[in-house]
Amino acid sequence: MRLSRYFLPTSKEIPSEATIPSHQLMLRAGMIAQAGSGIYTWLPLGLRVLKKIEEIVRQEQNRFGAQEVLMPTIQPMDLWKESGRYGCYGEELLAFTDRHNREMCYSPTNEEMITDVFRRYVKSYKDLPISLYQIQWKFRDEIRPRFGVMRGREFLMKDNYSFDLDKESAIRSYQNMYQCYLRTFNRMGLVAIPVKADPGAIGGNMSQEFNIIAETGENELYYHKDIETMRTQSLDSIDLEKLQGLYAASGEMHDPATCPIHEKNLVVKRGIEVGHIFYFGTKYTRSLNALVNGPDGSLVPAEMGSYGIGVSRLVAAAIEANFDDRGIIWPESIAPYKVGLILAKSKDGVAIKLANDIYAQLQENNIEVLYDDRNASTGYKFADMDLIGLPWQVIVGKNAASGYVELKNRKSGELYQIHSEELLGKL
Ligand code: 5CA
Repeated sequence: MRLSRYFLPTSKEIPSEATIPSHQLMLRAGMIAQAGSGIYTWLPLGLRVLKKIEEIVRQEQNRFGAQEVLMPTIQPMDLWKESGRYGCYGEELLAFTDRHNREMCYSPTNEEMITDVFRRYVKSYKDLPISLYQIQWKFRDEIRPRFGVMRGREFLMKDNYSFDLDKESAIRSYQNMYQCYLRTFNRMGLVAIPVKADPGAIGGNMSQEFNIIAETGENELYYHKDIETMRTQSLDSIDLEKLQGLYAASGEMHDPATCPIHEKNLVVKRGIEVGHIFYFGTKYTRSLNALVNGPDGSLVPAEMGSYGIGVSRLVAAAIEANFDDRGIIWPESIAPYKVGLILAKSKDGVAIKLANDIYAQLQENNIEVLYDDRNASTGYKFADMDLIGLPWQVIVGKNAASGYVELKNRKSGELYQIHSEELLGKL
C-alpha cells in the first residue's frame, strides 16, 4: 500500500480524552475513531491488526477442535427469561422492543442462545463432546467505558461454548481451552498469565482469567514468583502441570490470610484481562432444559463451559505491552504490515526508482509493505513510521545511487546498511 493513497490520519497531539498509552497511540496512529461513548470505528490500519488477531484466534480454536458458528447480535429476551438471567444481569444488558413490542437485547454474551441451538439438535451422548465458537460483536452498557477499546461498550469477542456428558469430560474440555489460550496469546507475541477469578454474571464456581502484565492494567494480580520466571520462557519449555499447580489469583480472589504461599514467593502486579474461561456445569442446560440421552438411557442435562477472548481489547493490550516514547512496537505476527518502506529523498530520481523497485519486489514476494512515497519531510516520515510501529523499516535515501538502503529494526533500533539485493533474504 502506498501511503500517499492510504487513509491514515496520524497526529502528533496527545488527545486529551485518552489517559493510557494504548488509547493515545491508537488515536494518534489513526487506528480508530471514536463514534460515541465506548463505541469506535476501526480505520484501515487498526482493522488490519484486529483481523490478524482474529485470524490467530480462529486458527487456534480450530486446531483445538472447536467449530465456528455465527450467532446474531440481537437476541429475543425470552431466552434470558427462561435462563433466569433476565432480572439479574443488570443494566449492562442493552434491552429494547421491536415494532411488534417484542423484547429484544443486544448480546453481551451467548450462553442462552447457544444452549437453545444445542437443545434443538443434540439428543444423544454419542454426539458429545461439542465445542462451538464465534467471533462476533458484543454490547455491554458499561457504567464507565474507558481506555478506548480496552473497556468499550461495543467490542469484538471470541466466545466458545463446550458441551459434555459428564463433569470429568467437561473438565477435559476446560483444560483443552486452557492450553489453547496459552498458545493463542503466545502466537501474538504475548504471555498471558492464568489466574483464579470470580465467575461473576456468567456463573459457576471455577473460572480463570488470562492476564497480560501491564502497569495500566485494571486488575491486581497475586502469583507465585516461579510464574514470573516462566513468563520469560518460550511456551514449549513451560511445564504446564507446574504452571497449573502454582498459586495465582486476581485481586477479588486473593486473601492474604488464606494465601497458601509465603509472602516472599508472592509477586504482585497489574494485568489486563484478555481472556476468561468458565466451567459452570448444568447451570444453563437445566434452566433451558437441554437434555441428552445418556449411555444408560436416562435423560441428563449436558455439562457446559464457556470461554471468552477479548479480540478488540487485545489490540490495546498488545500495545500496552509493547511501546516506547516514539510509538507502538508491533509483535511481528499481529503487525498491520511487516515493512515500512520510506522514501527519504522524495525528489531524487534515483532514490524514487530504487524505492519503487523495492516496493514492487516486496509485493511480488508477499511481504506486507506500507510504502511512504509521500512528498513530505524525512523527519515527518520517520516520526509517522515510528508511531505506527511496523517491525521493520527500509529507508531509501543517501546511498541509493550505489544500491544501498538502511534496514531498521523498530524494536531494537538496530540499523543495518545493506544492498537492496540482499534485502529480501534478510526480511
Ligand atoms: N461468556 C463468557 C465467556 S465466552 C464471557 O462473556 N466472558 S467475559 O465476560 O469474561 O468476557 C470475555 C472477554 O471479553 C474478557 O476476558 C475480556 O477480554 C473481553 N471483554 C469483556 N468486557 C469487555 C469490554 N467492555 N470491552 C472490551 N473487552 C471486553
